[in-house]
Amino acid sequence: MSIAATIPLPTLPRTAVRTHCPYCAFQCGMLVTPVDGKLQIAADPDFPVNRGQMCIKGFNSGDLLTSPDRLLQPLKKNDRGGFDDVTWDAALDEIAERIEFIQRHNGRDAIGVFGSGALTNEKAYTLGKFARVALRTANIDYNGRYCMASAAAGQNASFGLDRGMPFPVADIAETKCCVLWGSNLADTLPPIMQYFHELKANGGLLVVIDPRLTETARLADVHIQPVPGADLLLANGLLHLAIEEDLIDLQYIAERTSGWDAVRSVTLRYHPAYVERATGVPVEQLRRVVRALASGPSMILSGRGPEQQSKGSDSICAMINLMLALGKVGQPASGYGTLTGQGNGQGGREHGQKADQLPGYRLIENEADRKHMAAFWGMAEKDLPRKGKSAVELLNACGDNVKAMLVFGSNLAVGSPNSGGATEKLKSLDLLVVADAFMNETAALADFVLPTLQFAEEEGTMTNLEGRVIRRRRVIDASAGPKSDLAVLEELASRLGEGDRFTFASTEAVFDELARATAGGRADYSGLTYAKLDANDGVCWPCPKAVDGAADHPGTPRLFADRFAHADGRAKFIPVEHRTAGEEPDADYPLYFTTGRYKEHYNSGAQTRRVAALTAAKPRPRVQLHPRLASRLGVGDGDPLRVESRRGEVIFEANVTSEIRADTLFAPFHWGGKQAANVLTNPALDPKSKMPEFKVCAVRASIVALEESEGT
Ligand SMILES: Nc1nc2c(c(=O)[nH]1)N[C@H]1C(S)=C(S)[C@@H](COP(=O)(O)OP(=O)(O)OC[C@H]3O[C@@H](n4cnc5c(=O)[nH]c(N)nc54)[C@H](O)[C@@H]3O)O[C@H]1N2
Ligand SMILES: Nc1nc2c(c(=O)[nH]1)N[C@H]1C(S)=C(S)[C@@H](COP(=O)(O)OP(=O)(O)OC[C@H]3O[C@@H](n4cnc5c(=O)[nH]c(N)nc54)[C@H](O)[C@@H]3O)O[C@H]1N2
Ligand code: SF4
Ligand SMILES: [Mo]
Repeated sequence: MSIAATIPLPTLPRTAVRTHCPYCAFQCGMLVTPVDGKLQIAADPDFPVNRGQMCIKGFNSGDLLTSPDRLLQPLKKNDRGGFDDVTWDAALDEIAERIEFIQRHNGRDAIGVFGSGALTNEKAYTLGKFARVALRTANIDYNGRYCMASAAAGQNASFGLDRGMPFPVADIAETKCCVLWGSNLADTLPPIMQYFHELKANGGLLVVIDPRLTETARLADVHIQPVPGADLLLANGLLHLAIEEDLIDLQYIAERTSGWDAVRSVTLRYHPAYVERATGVPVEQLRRVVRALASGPSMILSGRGPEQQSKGSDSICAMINLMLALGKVGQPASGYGTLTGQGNGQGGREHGQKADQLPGYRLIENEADRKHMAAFWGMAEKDLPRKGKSAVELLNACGDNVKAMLVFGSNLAVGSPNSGGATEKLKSLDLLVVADAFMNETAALADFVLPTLQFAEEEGTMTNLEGRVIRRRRVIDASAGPKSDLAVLEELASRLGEGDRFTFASTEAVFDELARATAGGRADYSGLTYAKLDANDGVCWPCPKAVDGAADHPGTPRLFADRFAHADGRAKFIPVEHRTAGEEPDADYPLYFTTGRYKEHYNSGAQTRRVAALTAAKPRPRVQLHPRLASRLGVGDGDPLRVESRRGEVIFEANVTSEIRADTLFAPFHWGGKQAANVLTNPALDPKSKMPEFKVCAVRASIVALEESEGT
């Protein structure tokens, strides 16, 4: 018996099932009841993270399951550029044959695999195993490279471990100063705002650093509004002020860290007058912030603003340097954390779908780690592929060394930087296979589209932004036609002659294998079982298996109280210097362009653009520009505005607002085609994390002649 043969079904409920939202990393607990073929959704008052709150996307997520746009049948591209229905057997047979043909002629690494932070832990683990064991390709990466890579690289360098938040979200309410650095949580994780309201009610100070006056910034006591790309400069400037004001915790530095002297001497060059001039942020504002950070329990939480830059990982190190120097990391309700984005953005980066990683956060270039996983999978260490290409590098290699790509859970034709170029690369492949529940912009380019099940139709686990592993539960019968990603991988593996290693009796059995694989790794899940997760509203990793009659491990909600994950137990100060973005405004392209999100849409919009309540609230993207800039350009609110970068142009509807700096434009990236913000963005990469620079590029803007705009 295997998953592919039958999906094992728990007894179907008559009452509400406790499960979690399919979208973001807050993974709100929700109560789902099937009523007359629809899902009734309510926020779970008892789940300790969202505590009875949810956002508009979660409340309407049931529409994804009943959407008329859902794919129910495998599709094959025909000669006319359209798709024909094919059977599962025909599709999988031909895909397997073509994979084997390509590998025979071009080598094993000619097959690329692209995964996702939307996948459950079980899927992420199986996809990584499929790439390394069945395909034996080095080239697997995932859309978390666009999301968590810089924060992960920064935390690994400084702490020796990367878990988004090293403490529960409830600690936010207990701190006395929180700097929310480049995150617009009021739109992106709305129910988390309850903790910031509590923080303020308890007399804490909220600081928001964002080039825009966002919903979140409105709530702040201090809003710092720098030019895009100034974050490293600001963090080093804050540390300089901390030294100047004698706020450094030398005892903590001596006991818990290494490398302070080098950071101190770099930082002394970040003189306040220079930082003020270069960032546009008044020194007195920075002084207030650093005093507040030093004076009690305090934390910095970063979002994609500072991270999605070609210096993102260094900016994270600069923030961590500051918090280490103030002696905060590992103290109660204090420290540094990053706000994980995708539903399983955390677990997705632990189980081996990242080019450089193996399950349990083992590293594919570490000899001991390689030996462990090769033995676990029953293969020779020399047959285990080495580190492959990161997401953008993988895209760039398409049509060149990489001839085929299998995509599970990403709409990379919309989500990638320079999306016009990315689309051309995808078109140049000999074989593109997309497994998805919807015909998104990437699937439209594919040779085969494989329809998949969705949340509420399948079991699994997700790991939320606190490192809490939780259960996604099945609520309704699986739709006829689609298969689970696990079944697709099992059936493909069996056609590639590796079926034995991919035959699982249930999703729980996949979890049990994954948990065993992680034993002794940095993200240790070996003490976790479905029963334990069910009994506890989730459990935070690391959670090693109890040995020799020891008590069951309760999990680890808080990290770093006693030691860091480097071998000497100390955190490392990493000296980092400011540098300009890959592309700065100049005479030809005089404006900054930055991107982000609307409350009502999710990422590439592949899912939320199918939900009527969401498209009614936000039918199209609008570009924000300041009234001074608008009057210089002669554009009014609601007029079309042409925005051009060196990569392409988009005509957006203008949203004239003083919420944004006069030198910067902002647009959301939730739409594809001619409305895709990513047509404009710069694929410059962070050299350490390989994160693309979604948050800074240079553009020019101009009005659109009436006859032109009618044609768009
Ligand atoms: N509604 C909604 N919620 C989501 C998502 C969604 O698509 N829609 N996606 C989920 C995912 S995958 C993620 S990763 C998270 C992202 O969550 P956030 O990090 O909150 O999201 P963004 O809107 O990308 O960026 C945050 C802010 O960065 C600011 N910013 C731009 N440039 C800079 C800069 O140079 N420096 C600084 N300091 N700030 C800058 C932008 O103005 C923006 O307000 O949201 C998750 N939740
Ligand atoms: N300009 C700009 N670009 C950005 C960003 C930005 O801030 N600005 N943010 C970046 C970030 S943080 C992210 S996370 C990426 C996201 O970028 P994408 O990966 O392109 O975005 P999603 O819309 O989340 O795509 C997820 C797809 O997976 C499908 N899916 C969901 N669950 C499953 C599943 O279980 N199995 C399968 N097979 N499919 C599934 C959905 O239907 C959808 O089609 O975008 C990045 N791109
Ligand atoms: S999208 Fe995020 S914040 Fe909104 S309901 Fe879902 S998990 Fe909660
Ligand atoms: Mo993300």
